Amino acid sequence: MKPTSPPRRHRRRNALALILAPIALAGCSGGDSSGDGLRVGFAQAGAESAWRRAETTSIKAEAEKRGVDLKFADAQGKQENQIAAVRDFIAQSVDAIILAPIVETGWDDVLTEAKDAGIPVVLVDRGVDVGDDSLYATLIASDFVTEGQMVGEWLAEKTSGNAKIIQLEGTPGAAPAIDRKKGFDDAIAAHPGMTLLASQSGEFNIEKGKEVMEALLAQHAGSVTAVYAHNDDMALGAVQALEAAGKKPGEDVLVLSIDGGKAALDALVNGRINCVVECLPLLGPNAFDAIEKIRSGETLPKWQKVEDQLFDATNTDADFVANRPY
Ligand code: GZL
Repeated sequence: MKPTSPPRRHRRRNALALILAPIALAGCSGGDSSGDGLRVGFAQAGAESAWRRAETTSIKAEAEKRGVDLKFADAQGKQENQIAAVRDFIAQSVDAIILAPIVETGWDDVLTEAKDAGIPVVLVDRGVDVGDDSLYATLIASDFVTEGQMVGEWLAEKTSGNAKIIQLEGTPGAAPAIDRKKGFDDAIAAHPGMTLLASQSGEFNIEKGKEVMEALLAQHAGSVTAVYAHNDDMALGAVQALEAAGKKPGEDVLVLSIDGGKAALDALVNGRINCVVECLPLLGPNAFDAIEKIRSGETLPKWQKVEDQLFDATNTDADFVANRPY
């Protein structure tokens, strides 16, 4: 079920949500090879997950394809590094900036500096909470509230509204962590028999996800019936923790995830994960299409929403996974 309203940060205005067909994000783009000397700065959040690395690959490959001179900065999970990278791009007078903001807040000053320098900013995959949304040209991202709701509704149906749940949250303060939690918690609130035993951050990575799941299993092994991870990497970490505790992931404890990478879908096919909501990382073509449109004077919708789909045993097999683009 899709929410009637976009995520919180867009509620201040009726942003036109442009539905992008997933296939369009997977590679068909209007770009050509003539980057006409375009210089673009890409301030990436880090390399914490397979999803993040797939996004980086998509943007770098699209820059190469279009002959764009891409300046890349990996913030290694630190907002201060990302802000410094944006300032460096401004100092280099790049033609545009692509930003995947680690967290929602703390961007007003540096985005004002970019605006004052006349450099458009395209947000990819995560939004920002700023006082003036003219500080960025557009956000190309999934609807994380919907993703969380899709997982919660799937679990409610699968369990007839009865589950004792461990939730592994993403990076504190990150838009996907905030909104995937909101969507899921809202969905299960409709079912008194669905209760959260614990909800803790695993930082979107496999090691931390396993570590947190091990600690929570020590407290809840006797009651937990499902684990909901905000991304595949933490879900795979939880699978390892469950197996180490002598439990069968996907059977003794249901495992649910978001992202849709090959490793998680392989685990789904072999029954160790039960439900994966896709969150497309292949945003390169649309990011550079957006930059081209901005440079031609077009005003873009504040949010270009990427449609997501849900995978489970009814619609996923080994052949399907083998042909996935990431
Ligand atoms: C979602 C993205 C999230 C992924 C994680 O757009 O920001 O960050 O779901 C990644 O895998 O670490």
